[in-house]
Amino acid sequence: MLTSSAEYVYVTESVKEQLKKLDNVTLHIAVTGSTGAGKSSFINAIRGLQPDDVNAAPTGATETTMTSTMYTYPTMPNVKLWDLPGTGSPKFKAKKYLKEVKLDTFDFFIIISSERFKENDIMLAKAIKEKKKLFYFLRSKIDNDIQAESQRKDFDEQKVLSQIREDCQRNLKDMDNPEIFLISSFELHKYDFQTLLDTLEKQLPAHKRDALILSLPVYSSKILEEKIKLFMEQTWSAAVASGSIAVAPVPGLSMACDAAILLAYFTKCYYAFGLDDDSIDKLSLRVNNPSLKAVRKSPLVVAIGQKKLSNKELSALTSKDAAVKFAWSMVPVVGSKKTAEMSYSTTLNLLRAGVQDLADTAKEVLKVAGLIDVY
Ligand SMILES: Nc1nc2c(ncn2[C@@H]2O[C@H](COP(=O)(O)OP(=O)(O)OP(=O)(O)O)[C@@H](O)[C@H]2O)c(=O)[nH]1
Ligand SMILES: [Mg+2]
Repeated sequence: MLTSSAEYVYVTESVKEQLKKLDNVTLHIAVTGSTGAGKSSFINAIRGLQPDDVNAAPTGATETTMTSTMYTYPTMPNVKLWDLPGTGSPKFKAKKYLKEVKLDTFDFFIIISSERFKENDIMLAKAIKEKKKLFYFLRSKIDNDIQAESQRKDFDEQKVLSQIREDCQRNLKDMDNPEIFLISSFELHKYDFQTLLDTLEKQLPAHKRDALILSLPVYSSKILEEKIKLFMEQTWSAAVASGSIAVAPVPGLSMACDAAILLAYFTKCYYAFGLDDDSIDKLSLRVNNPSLKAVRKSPLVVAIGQKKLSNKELSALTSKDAAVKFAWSMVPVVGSKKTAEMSYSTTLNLLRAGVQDLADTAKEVLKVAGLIDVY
């Protein structure tokens, strides 16, 4: 049986562990395909960047990626996207290419084509498969196809999408009917991008999947829901683990240190939910609504943005629930007897109240941005 202080220590230790795990996980994604297929644009899109943003991968009709270039996410620097050289050369040799780009470095490959997949794409996929690595075929620029077809009188979007999918499948029949994801880098929330994520979620190890979900921009309510679920599950796993593993209480545990851990956790959440100035500015531009920043009224959100939180402030901010507020007001002294009495469920409540507060604000932002109807 754990004493309440041991449980309390475990919860904050567990949160610290979760943060460490997230920061230490590495995920290397390789993006390849022929010249002009939309590789760099896809990389920009899933980093939430526009082509002319600082740090965006260069794109356009004349820019050609000749060497491998690595891009990271500002808030998840261990998730790396690799813009690989084009595969378009007539003398293309898949095995040599994979050796040159260092195949073993990558967790999975994205092979992009803006038309039917080429012989080189197929050779490459076969060589990746031989090495037992994951790969996914993306048919890009679907918005262009839809735009072109929409001029027709008998236009039916679903029919157009099925036709493109079937055409690609015929084209890839040598590959045992792989799944093909139809995407537009200009409209990630449409078409198959979410299906691609769902597939990745099933096929990647859990910690890599979590890192990917956290790193993606909040481009739809679905991705926001996934992020919220992930943070909520983490607070639960802290609860479950603490019931089964005994941890010796740390004498003189510093509450300031614990508040710092909680603040670090909430800050991770804040960025993952797209509540930082940079993400809000980008969303404002995208939906042409300059008033999104003002939606972030929650004192917790404001305080995280200003990065100045004392224990007391943190307690006042996160506790919608009076019991939580009371518990935090009891711990002004480092290592006091009362600190040791603070119950494990209280810490969890505090954690969950904070995540919930951030989640509610993020939902409100999406609502005002017109990206969701009801929440
Ligand atoms: N409409 C539309 N255009 C796209 C999309 N993705 C890329 N493009 C355009 O296609 C052109 C080539 O895109 P890039 O992302 O530079 O292609 P790339 O594969 O990186 O090209 P290289 O580096 O030269 O091999 C650019 O003009 C992009 O704006 C998309 O999803 N929709
Ligand atoms: Mg490029």
